[in-house]
Amino acid sequence: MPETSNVTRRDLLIRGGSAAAGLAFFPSDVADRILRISSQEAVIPWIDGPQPGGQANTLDWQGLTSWVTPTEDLFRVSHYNTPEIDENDWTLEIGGLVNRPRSFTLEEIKALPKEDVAFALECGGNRGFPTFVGAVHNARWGGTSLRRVLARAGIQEGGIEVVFFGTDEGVEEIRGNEVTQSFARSMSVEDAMDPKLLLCYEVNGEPLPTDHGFPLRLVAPGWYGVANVKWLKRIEVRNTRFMGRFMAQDYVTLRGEERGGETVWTQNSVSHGRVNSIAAKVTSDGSRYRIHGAAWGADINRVEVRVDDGSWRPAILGEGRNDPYSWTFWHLDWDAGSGEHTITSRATDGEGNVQPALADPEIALKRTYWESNGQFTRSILID
Ligand SMILES: Nc1nc2c(c(=O)[nH]1)N[C@H]1C(S)=C(S)[C@@H](COP(=O)(O)O)O[C@H]1N2
Ligand SMILES: [Mo]
Repeated sequence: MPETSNVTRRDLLIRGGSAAAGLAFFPSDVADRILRISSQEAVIPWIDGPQPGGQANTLDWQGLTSWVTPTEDLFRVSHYNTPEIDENDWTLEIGGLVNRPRSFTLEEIKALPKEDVAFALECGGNRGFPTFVGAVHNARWGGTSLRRVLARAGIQEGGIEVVFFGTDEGVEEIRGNEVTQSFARSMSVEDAMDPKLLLCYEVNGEPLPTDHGFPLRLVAPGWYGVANVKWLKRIEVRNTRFMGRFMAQDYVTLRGEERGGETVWTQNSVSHGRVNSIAAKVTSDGSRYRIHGAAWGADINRVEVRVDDGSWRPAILGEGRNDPYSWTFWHLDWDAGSGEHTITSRATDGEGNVQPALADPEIALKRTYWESNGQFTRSILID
């Protein structure tokens, strides 16, 4: 779109509208850019649910404009203290059932081949409470392959789990014992050897901020936030299942599964992401309405939107649709009549998993607040 020097705001709005109407003719990358440039559009506030600024430090969906979450806007969840680490005093130890235990300085990690990944990291507790819906961010993480580091160390026969220990620690009472322990999470050797997992020292092209794990964190694309251990200090291969607080007490989902008239109760450690989406905002340029949203938690194949009790209509997928671990922006033009309306979205991933309705057993029989990926309905008033 040309630079506009001598056009009025009204002209711009009209041109913006007609440009949008003709977008079908552009490749969608170009369309995305035009939409952003021409989005001199007013946001119509939701009349229910969390309002901007409601929950400190989480995403304000109605203010969402940038596909990459700026580093200063990343939500943070830290269960213990926030360690201030001097990189000169820091090393990463690789130990346990490995043939060549060793430690790395930050220099040594940075000297390994660098990779990056765009990843929508969502806290496993996001959407678990009505006011907690913005614990997701989409950033570009830079670091080196965990698989390469583990392969060099050589995992011994009998090693079944890889445990990631952070530097942060807290006092826990465990069966009558008071112990000081580090934040820690584990995964199977097979999961840990997945080439997409990175040991990251950068976010959005800059060194990690203290809050997000300086100097090094695990980034596990496709996993819930809790797996992405910050302030790494030790990676250890073990021959038993690791049952620490964040594997086996917190971040445990209790769910009923119906099997032939019987309900089987299962408990699982929060791990891989689940397909999720939200309608972020509705905008208007004065004549037409557009519903904008995001979908994440899996490689997104389709997003559909339902207004009131109408039929599900396919949304247009935008930025991120070719990125397997990022969020995908989507939008749908809406011929809104005046009055109060509800808007619901549902995403489908590449394997055909559909984001469940709240009444589906997957959600209805879930008893803890983690992994809440049920469809989210918002209300709006159009005048
Ligand atoms: N060492 C350590 N790593 C951690 C945590 C923590 O408390 N300590 N919190 C986890 C949780 S529950 C989440 S949701 C993510 C949040 O990452 P962020 O704070 O960079 O957004 O970090 C994970 N990694
Ligand atoms: Mo979390």
